[in-house]
Amino acid sequence: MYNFPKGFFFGAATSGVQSEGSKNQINKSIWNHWFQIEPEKFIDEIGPEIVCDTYNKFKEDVSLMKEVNFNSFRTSIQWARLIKDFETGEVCEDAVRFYSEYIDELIKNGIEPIINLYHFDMPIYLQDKYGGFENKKVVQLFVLFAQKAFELFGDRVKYWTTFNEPIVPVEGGYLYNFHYPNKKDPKLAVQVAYNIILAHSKVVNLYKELGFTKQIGVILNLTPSYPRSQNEKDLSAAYMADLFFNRSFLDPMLKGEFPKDLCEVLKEHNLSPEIEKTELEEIKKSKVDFLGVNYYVPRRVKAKEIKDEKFENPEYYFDYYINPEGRFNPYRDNNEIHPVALYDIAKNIQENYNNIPWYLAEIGIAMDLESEGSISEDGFIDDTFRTELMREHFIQIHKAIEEGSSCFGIHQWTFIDCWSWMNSFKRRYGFYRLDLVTGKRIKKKHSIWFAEVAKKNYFK
Ligand code: BGP
Repeated sequence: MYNFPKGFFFGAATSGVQSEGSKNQINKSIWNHWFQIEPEKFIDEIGPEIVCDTYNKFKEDVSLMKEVNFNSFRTSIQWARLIKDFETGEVCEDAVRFYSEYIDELIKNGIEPIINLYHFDMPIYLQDKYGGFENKKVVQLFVLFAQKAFELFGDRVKYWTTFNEPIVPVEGGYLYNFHYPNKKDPKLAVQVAYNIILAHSKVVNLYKELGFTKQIGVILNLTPSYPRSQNEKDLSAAYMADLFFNRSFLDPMLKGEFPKDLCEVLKEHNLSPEIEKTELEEIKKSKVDFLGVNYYVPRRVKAKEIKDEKFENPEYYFDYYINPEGRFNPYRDNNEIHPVALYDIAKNIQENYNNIPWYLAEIGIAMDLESEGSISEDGFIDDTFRTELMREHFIQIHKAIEEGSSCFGIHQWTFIDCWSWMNSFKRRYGFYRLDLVTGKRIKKKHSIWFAEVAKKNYFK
């Protein structure tokens, strides 16, 4: 029997852009803009205008959450929706009404909201005018946005997070070309990463300075790097991958300092960001109350075979390889399935990051419409494939908790199949299928298993 601690969070996560629909917004994000100029980059040319239409359907959706026995739920407040004038921080009244009613509806139904402030959604105005997080002016404007959110909803929201996967806009927008502004510029990437860390720290400090006493944290995608062998070169490849992709954000955000090795490597390649001493003090001072962790797939690395001429991205230091003994998800680009990674993540937090309270903020098993199939006779979509794998992941979390890890919850990605960046609706993750034609939500079988676990706080 796998028993979870009392009050353990069971729920799901989504984000503003991916669920709300942007038709009613005065301001738009980079996603609206990118879709407008290059719709062919998005699968089936589906953009973020309608998505789940949560803006109109949030009451109905909260009642669906109750059917799955959620006691908590994460979404984000869109900067481009809440703020009317980015320079002055003037808010949009309709957005205040919407978020306020949405948050109240969750609380009224016994669902604890976890509210995130940035989920890849730079307002296009700020990207165009200042270059988004390339510019420290935007750090300041993000703090202003956060302040408005705290003032408006801080009386009711007990869990805030500053960023979701802050490394992803850096990778996507400045290294690997999968987010707007689609640049490939390692120097700029480092500056953007640094500015985001600074923005995070300033917001955490502000929350406390304003006298709020609930919790504030950050959500990081921690992908353990496993070396091909114990050979020194493979080990060093894994060390570098971990340094760039995990510790780059973990260390400053949890320990208040940048890893020394990372600073040296960046200096060596002439990539160090512009830093002011007072900013480092701000980063040092900021203490998060909890951590959210997103996990999907492990990173398998080996020693670099052919040396790159110059540093273009972290793969300067390692190559990827496919685990010959791995299990793979045929419905998600053959991604490796490795539940033990969750145990390893938990151990890392426990041993190296002071066992800070953390929750699994995203775990998702992607399927597609074909593999989930159509509605079966009992009225459900049959996604038992998902349940079996999810169960294995839950067991690893349970094992870590038994060994003292302070994990306080599990959120599945996602609640209702949502729109996902360039993938649109190709990968389905939800407890409910979204019918793109009618907007109807159709229950999947996995939700029955999850509802039982959430209700009993254990599974067998
Ligand atoms: C995470 C993001 C989510 C979501 C999820 C699934 O990295 O935080 O926003 O997109 O991944 O991603 P995808 O649909 O691309 O498989």
